Amino acid sequence: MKPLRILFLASEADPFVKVGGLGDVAGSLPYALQSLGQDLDVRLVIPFHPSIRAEGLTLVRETVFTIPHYGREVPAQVFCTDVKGLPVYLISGAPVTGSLKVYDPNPKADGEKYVFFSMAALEMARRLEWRPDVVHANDWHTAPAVYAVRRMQNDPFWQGVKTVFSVHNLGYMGAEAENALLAYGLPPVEEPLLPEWARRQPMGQALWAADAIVAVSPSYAEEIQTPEYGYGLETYLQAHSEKITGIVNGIDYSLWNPAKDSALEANFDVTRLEERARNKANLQAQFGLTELPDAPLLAMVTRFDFQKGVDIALNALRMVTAQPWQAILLGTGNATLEEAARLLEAHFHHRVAAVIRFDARLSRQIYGGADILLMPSRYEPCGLAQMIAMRYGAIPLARATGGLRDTIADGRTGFLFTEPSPSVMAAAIRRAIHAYRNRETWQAMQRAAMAEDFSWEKSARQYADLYQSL
Ligand code: NHF
Repeated sequence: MKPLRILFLASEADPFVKVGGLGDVAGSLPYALQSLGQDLDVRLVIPFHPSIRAEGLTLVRETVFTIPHYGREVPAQVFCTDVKGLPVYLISGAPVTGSLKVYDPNPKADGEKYVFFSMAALEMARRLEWRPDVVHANDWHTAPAVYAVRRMQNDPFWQGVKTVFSVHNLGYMGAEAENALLAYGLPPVEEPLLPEWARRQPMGQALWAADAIVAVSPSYAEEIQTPEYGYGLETYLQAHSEKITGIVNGIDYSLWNPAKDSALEANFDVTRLEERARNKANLQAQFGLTELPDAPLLAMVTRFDFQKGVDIALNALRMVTAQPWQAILLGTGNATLEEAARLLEAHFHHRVAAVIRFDARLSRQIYGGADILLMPSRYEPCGLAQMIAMRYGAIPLARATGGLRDTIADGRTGFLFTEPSPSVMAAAIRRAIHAYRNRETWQAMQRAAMAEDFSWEKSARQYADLYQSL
């Protein structure tokens, strides 16, 4: 039997370029699929973003062609490289090179870039005479490819090709891509169950066109079918729930390993938990926090965004100041939230450090040294930080939503709370601090958290089964 061919499209993929969780997923799932030992031929396609450094990559120029855009033709170039045996294609062209950021602050330019990229990725497959069995797209940026494949079912090359569309975040739909869609030949879908506006957007079109929709956790798969999380698309999604599944993401265990992580002051594993104390002391010294034996070190490593509930956490912390805790807040994003974090630091000097920057190394030190990771997300399709934290023996305290609910066992591997309000979160923090004071309880939780298996293999198998079923 010839291997099943999967064309995997994403806007970002580690180690080429990573902005958020999607970069982690696209940077590890294709490899995990490839290493399943099943007969899969996976090829990853991403835009050749200006931030991707060509030095150090062995690039082969594969093909050049043009993509029709209204009356004119937009040239596209395809380069190929190989990472750990996985072919990776990088697509270049004016809409990609024209914007310095992976996600352009101008949403119209972003629309042009990603519709172009999606169309070029498909045309590439044709030029290379590599007919995929499944096109797997991720989020709105590559959604146009799903819709285009559906529209080309009369074309002998695309006839019978199936599509999988993974939803990592339904909240971002590519609202400003409408003109680009029209320019590249993708008209609104005619689907009465979708709101009128969604018929003209990449997200709505791909949900309609996809043979299978994957939400990045089982809970999120249910949530997107409700008015609270469905953003107006829930009616359509409810009516087509048979094509929706939830598959939780994994993390790359070779990249996230506290026994080998060179960012850590002290490496450790589940049998040497006491080593974490040195990592904690290192963090306290770095940020001028007093060493207090009884105080758990709470941490946030996040985009400063309302989705992530940063405001909820900041307010909750103010409600529990009578308790002995310290906190490190790492991240950047919304200016109001950044300011609120700085203000908390100003009010609670020697207790709170607001570190307003992107710092991958420090994030590792936090996972390896903090006691509790706070994730009060208003919604969280999957969440990766809680899985990394658990692998590093930091106990997550999170809102019971999406993937957080699916990966954290309340009272055993972490703490969950339901209502997204500061007082409810404050109650959960009190509960966690109480547990922290009992050394045995705490170590039992750490061991249970570290024993969970969040490696990609299980999830990759679920994706492989889904491809096969299509
Ligand atoms: O983990 C990758 C990530 C998720 O919850 C995360 C999110 C965006 O919001 O699937 O995508």
